[in-house]
Amino acid sequence: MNTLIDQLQSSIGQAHVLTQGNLEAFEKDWRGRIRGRALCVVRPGSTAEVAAVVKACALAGVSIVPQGGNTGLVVGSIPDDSGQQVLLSTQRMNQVRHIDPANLTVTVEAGCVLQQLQQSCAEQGLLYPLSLGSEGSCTVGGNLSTNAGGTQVLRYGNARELCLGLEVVTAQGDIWNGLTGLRKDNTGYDLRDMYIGSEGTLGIITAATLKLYPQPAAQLTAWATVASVEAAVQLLGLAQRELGAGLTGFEMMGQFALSLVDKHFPDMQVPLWRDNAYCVLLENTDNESQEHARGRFEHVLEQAIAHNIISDAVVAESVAQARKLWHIRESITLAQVQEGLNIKHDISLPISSIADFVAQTEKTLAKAIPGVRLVNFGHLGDGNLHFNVQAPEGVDPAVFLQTHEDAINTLVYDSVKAFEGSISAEHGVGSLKANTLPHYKDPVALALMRRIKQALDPQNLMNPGRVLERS
Ligand code: FAD
Ligand code: 2HG
Ligand code: ZN
Repeated sequence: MNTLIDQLQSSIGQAHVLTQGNLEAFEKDWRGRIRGRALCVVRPGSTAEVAAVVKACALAGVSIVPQGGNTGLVVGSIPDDSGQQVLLSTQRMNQVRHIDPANLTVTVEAGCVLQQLQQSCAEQGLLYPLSLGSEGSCTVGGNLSTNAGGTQVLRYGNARELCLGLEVVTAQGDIWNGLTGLRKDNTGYDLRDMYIGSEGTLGIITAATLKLYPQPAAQLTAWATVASVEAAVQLLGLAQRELGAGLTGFEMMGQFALSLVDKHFPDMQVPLWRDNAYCVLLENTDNESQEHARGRFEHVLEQAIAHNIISDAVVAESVAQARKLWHIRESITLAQVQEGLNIKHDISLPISSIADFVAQTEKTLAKAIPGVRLVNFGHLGDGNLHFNVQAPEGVDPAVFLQTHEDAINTLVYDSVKAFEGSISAEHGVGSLKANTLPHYKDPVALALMRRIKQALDPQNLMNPGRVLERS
C-alpha cells in the first residue's frame, strides 16, 4: 500500500494526501451514526489530478469513495471500515470557471459549495435555483451525484433538470469532456443523465455546466395553517391553478415536527403551530413587481380561507421575515438531531395518494409501536415527504433503533410500495438503503443497473456497495 500512497503523493503533492491526524470529519457520516476508516484522504486540485488518482488506484485495485461536503443522509460519502479505501475529497476543486449570461449558464467545479455558486451568480443578477438546507456545505458534485431536490423543485426541477453538461473522470481514469451548454443535443445515449444520481458509483464528476435564470423581480413567502393533509393538497391545487409557474415552493410541516423546532430553538418563534395539525410554507415569485405578486398571493390566500381550506395565514412583510420562516422549516432536521437518533424515510408518492398514505401508515405505525412519534414534513409540491420516526418520549433512542428500525422501515416502505411511491425521493440510496432497494425496485431495472455498473466499472472500484449492494 505504501507504493500507492507514494504514487498519490507524487501525483498531487504530499500535503494533499492525508494519512494521519484527525480524519474524523471525512470518515464520519453527517448524522454521526457511522464512522469508517480510510487508507488515506486525497484532495486533488484539478481534473488532471483526479484522473491521476483514479489511474493509480485502478492499477493497485484499490477502491475510491468520492466526497463533496459530506452532508449526504444515506451513508454514501464515507469509507467503509476496512481501512483500505481511498477517500477522494473535491474540496480544493471549488472554482466557478465561467458564467455565460447570454446563454444563461455557469460552468463550475464539482467541489464548489452550493451557496458560493448561488452568490457568484446573484452578483451578476442571475439565479441558480437549487436550494437545500445544507447549501452552506454541500457541493455541486454532491448535488449532481445524488440528484438533489430541495425547496425549489416545483418550479425549476431537481439537480438533473438544472444540468446541461458534465466533465467526468471515468473509472479507468479517462477524462470525458461533456461540458456543453446546449439545450438540444440528440447525439446518442445521454451519458450526463447516467452519471447524475449515480452517487459516485460510475465515475467522478469534476465539473458541470448548469442552467441559470434571471433573478425574479419579486418573491413572497406565506405561512398558512391547515387541519389535514387533504387540506394541504387542496391548497396546493388552488395555488398551482392561480399562480402557475409563479408558485416556486410548497412545503408542509406537521405539528410535531414544528414542536421540536420550538422546543430546541425557542428563539425562532415558530408561528401558529400549537393549534394546527399542519402548517404550510408557500413561495410565490413574480417577474412584474412586489405589489403585483402580493395582490395575486393574497387573493389565493383569501380564496383558501373562504373555502375553509386554510384557517389562518401570514405573508412575510420583508425579505428578512421570509428568511426567518424558511429558516424554521430548514431547522427541522437539526431539531430532530437535538431530540436524538431517529429513522428517516425520504419518500415520494403520487400527490393524489398522499393524504391516504399518511392516514393509513400513521395508524398502522401507532398500532405496531405505541407512543412512536412521527416527524412528518417535506416538499409536498413534489409529492416528497420526510416521514421520519422518533422514539417514544422517555425511550432511549439507540435502544429504540436497535429494536425497531428494521420493522419500522419494512412497515413504511411496504406502505409506500402499496401506494406506488418510491423509497428514495431525493437523498439517494447510499449504503443505508442498498440492501433494501432490491425489495422495492423493479427487478429488470435493477438488472440493467448492474449491467451498466459492470460495463463502466468492471473492477468495482467506484464507491462499491453504494446504490447496488455488494455481491
Ligand atoms: P456528499 O455527502 O459528500 O456525497 C453524496 C454522494 O455523492 C456520495 O455518494 C458521494 O460519494 C457522491 N459524490 C460527492 N461528490 C461527488 C463527485 N464529485 N463525483 C461523484 N460522486 C460524488 N438533500 C436534498 O436532496 N434535498 C434537501 O432538501 C436536503 N436538505 C438537507 C438538509 C440538511 C440539514 C442536510 C444535512 C442534508 C440535506 N440534504 C438534502 C442531503 C444532502 O445535503 C444532499 O444529498 C447533497 O446533494 C449532498 O452534497 P454533498 O456535497 O454534501 O455530497
Ligand atoms: C429537508 O427537506 C431535507 O429538510 C432533510 O431533505 C430531511 O431531515 C430530513 O429527513
Ligand atoms: Zn428534503
